[in-house]
Amino acid sequence: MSVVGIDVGFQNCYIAVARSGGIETIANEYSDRCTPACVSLAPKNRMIGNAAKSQVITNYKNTVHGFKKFHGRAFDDPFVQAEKPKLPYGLHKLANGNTGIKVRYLDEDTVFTVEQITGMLLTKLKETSESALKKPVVDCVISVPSFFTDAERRSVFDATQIAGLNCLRLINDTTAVALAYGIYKQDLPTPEERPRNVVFVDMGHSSFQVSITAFNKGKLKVLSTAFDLYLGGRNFDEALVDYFCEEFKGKYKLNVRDNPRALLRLHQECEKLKKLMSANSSDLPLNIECFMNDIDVSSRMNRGQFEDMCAQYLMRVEMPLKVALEQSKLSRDDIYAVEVVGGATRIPAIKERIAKFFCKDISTTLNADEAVARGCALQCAILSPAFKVREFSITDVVPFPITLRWKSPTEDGLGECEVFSKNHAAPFSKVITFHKKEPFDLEAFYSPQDLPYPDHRIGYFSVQNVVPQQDGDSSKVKVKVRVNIHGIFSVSSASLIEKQKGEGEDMQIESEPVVQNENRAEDQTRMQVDQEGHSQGDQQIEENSSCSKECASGEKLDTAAGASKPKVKVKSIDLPILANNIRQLDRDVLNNFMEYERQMIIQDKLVKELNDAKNAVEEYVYDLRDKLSGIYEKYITEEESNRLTLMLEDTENWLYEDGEDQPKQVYEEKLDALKRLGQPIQDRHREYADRPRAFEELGKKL
Ligand code: ATP
Ligand code: K
Ligand code: MG
Repeated sequence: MSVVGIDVGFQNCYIAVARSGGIETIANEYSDRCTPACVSLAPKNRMIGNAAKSQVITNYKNTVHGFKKFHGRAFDDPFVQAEKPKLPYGLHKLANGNTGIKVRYLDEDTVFTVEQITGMLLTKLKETSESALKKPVVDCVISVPSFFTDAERRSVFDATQIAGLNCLRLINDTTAVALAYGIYKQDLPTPEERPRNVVFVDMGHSSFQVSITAFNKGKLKVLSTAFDLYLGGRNFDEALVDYFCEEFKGKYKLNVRDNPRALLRLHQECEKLKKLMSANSSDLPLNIECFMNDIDVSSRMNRGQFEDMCAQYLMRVEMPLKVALEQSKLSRDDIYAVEVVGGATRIPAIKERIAKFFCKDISTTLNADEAVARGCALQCAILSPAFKVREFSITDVVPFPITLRWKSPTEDGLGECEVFSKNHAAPFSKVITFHKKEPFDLEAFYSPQDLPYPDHRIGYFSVQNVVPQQDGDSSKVKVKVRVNIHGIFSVSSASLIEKQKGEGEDMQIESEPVVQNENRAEDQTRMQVDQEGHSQGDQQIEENSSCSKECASGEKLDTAAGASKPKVKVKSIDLPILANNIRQLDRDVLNNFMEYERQMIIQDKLVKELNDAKNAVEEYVYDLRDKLSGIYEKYITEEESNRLTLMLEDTENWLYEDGEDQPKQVYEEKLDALKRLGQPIQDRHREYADRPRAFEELGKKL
């Protein structure tokens, strides 16, 4: 069983794993602990991560980055529409209205869903984990922004399945950070004492998240979360890009925006400059050689100018801090520390604003880049039965209020009720009791006034097979709704409570209590939540499951209070729930994508083996040539050397001409042929080299 945590960032991904010594972040094959969230499609294969990033400019139309926010978003979503003109690759409206990504792959125009693209990235991260752990990786915990909605979470979850991962939890970024902060702290207050309240701030490339979390020994409870969905490091890059585009228009008469390659280069250089300005307040140069139309460009910038230019973004730092504090119902004095992570918090002006708001020096005790991944790995270790780790309970929150609306086809009675308020504890289950004579529909959605997205849909859940009681009365139907461990909402089960013959004559259905234990038992088994069969493990729910909720509505709506034992014997019949319009891939589509991903993995492997075989020939040519004029020189005749050198030259030319594109076997044969010529010389060299030693050893014996 693997214990792996993955921070899938908008720009940067990190992996942490549990090994005997504890949690550690691991490096990829480039010895880089950061893997860029980048996928590049090519005529023969795909490149993912660092290899893809090096294609950003050369293969810009088919190199996909900055896609994380397309999860669960419709193509027509204003955010997607605003991004579209800024992207070097194409977007495409999918049949279901979602955002597709259009590229050329294997010499064909191909549209991938964002789940597939993230699936590719996860495949790479899975492989990196596997080579570090030297065993297959399946189980993992993956981070998502705390503001991700149901649709976004389901979409990321689908991506994990495409990559063949078993995601034990989608955990909120700031909650992962809180776990990484709290689990090793020896001095947390006992459960009876007042908790230690810590603010976590994460500004990455694309967004800004804040959480306030209360710690006691062995547990953390998120009190509030707040965010600016669209404030991140990239805004600061874009401000610089805008500025230099304008400047170069005047200074060099260049229309940078008309040239995608130049624009991408400018972006990269501006990001570098931005990072330099974090460490240096003096005037810094920006030089790009051969930038566009063979023109070298240069300019200068300093931190003061930069801050002025970014005033509109810096202004936005305060609001989420304020909202988080208000919603936590704490005052500044209750805050023990303000912990800051995420790359963009390295900008001094951002740090200053955070410190100023809380009237406190900010702490950077956590690794700003790796804390999220480490928290994910810790959560994975906690959830994994194979790993011993300190017990630590996590209570997260629902980011946006969720409302349920119901109606029956013929019965009148339309009602709605907010089932989860903002910052309601999660994961969490609730039982709602309806009195119905026929099947009915439940519609779940985010309360529009509170959602910073245009699309409020969560899904429709039809409670089926509802029939009246034998006496014609309404039946009591208990419906369980839940936000599970991933933060995904569902109507997870429903049952019809039937009066038993002979006993129920004077039974008051309304007063029949809900049995708590039944509720618990259900929680521990796999729910057949989604018709697609997505399984969602849920370990945390039991302790939260007995809750009550008052609903003001015309409909009779009881809730699970679950204290006393049932007094009347009743029979409970499970009712099927048909989920539809859930913002998640259909099972057969998902299966196809999983299969497609496996094929692409095989294809990449074949191409890699082919390239390795070809490179081996090239390397041998260079190596032997070096040695012929070096260490082998003494052991071959000039004539022999000339003949071999000529052969090597021929092979080299062949590699660039006829040998450019050959089957693997051809390269292997070529290498063998070269080795047959090179080996005797190598042997002769070794023999001579060994000879003095052989004499020495002989001398010792004598
Ligand atoms: P998100 O959290 O939005 O999904 P991410 O996790 O990929 O994105 P991070 O890796 O936390 O983002 O941060 C990347 C951002 O931080 C980039 O905009 C990068 O330019 C910026 N950044 C990194 N180092 C510095 C620095 N020294 N000064 C300023 N900005 C920096
Ligand atoms: K990251
Ligand atoms: Mg991040």
